[in-house]
Amino acid sequence: MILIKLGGSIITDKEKPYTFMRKRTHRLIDEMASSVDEDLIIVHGGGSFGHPGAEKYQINTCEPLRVGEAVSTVQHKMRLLNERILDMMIENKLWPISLPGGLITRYEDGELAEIDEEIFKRYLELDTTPVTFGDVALDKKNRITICSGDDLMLALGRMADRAIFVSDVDGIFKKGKLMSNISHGSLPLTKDDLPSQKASIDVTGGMNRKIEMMLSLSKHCRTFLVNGKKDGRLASLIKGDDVICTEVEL
Ligand code: IP8
Repeated sequence: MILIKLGGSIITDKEKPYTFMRKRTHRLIDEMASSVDEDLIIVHGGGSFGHPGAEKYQINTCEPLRVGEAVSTVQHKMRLLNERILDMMIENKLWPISLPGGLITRYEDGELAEIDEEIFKRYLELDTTPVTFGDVALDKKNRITICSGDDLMLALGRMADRAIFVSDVDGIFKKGKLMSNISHGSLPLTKDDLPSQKASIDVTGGMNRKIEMMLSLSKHCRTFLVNGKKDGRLASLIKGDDVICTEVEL
C-alpha cells in the first residue's frame, strides 16, 4: 500500500483563508491516477481551510473558545475542502471514500491513542481509495483537539510499504545542499542548513519536528518528501524513477 499526504501548503494558499489551489491539486490527482498501481490511501492537510478556525477558537489549548461553534465550523470547512478533492478523484475514477480524521480516531490529551485500521482495510478490499484528513476531534481529557494529517500518516504508516509527503519544498537541505537521504545523525537542522536566507527559527523548528515525525514513520515504511509544485515529480516517485526528493531513513 502507498500512503500519500497532500500537505495543506500545496492544496491551499496558506496566506489566503479558504483558498483552494484547484489547478495544482487537479494535476497531483492526475499524477496519482496515472502512476499508482497498488492500494492507495490519501491523507490531506487543512491549510487555509483548517488552521484559521483552529487558531480563532484556540482549539489546541486547555481552554478552547466556544466549543460547539468551534467543532461545528472547523469541521464544516474541512469537509468543504475534502469535497473538492473527492470531486477530482471521482473524475479520475479513483473512487474515493471519505473517512474524516476526527471520526476514525480516538484522542487522549492531544495524542492520537487509536485509529480504526479495519475500516481502511475493508474499503481497500472494495477497490476504493480511502481519503482521510486533518480535522477537529473529540479528546478524552481536553474535550476537543486538532487531529493533524501528520498524526494520521504516522498511525497509518504501520499498514504501508511507502509513504510520500507532497510538500512545497524540493526536499530537506543540509548546509544549503539538497539531501537525497537524511537520517537521525543529521539533526537538528539549523537556519544555515536551509537554502533560503529568510528561513526563521520557526521554520527550522517546524522542519526538525517534521523530520522527527518522518523518522518515526520510516520504522514502518520507506518515507519520502517531494515537491508537489513541480510537474511530474510525484508521478515519477510513485513509479520508482529517479527524482529530486529526500528519503528519510532511520
Ligand atoms: O494541516 C490540521 O491538519 P494539518 C487540520 O495536517 C485542522 O496539520 C483542522 C487545522
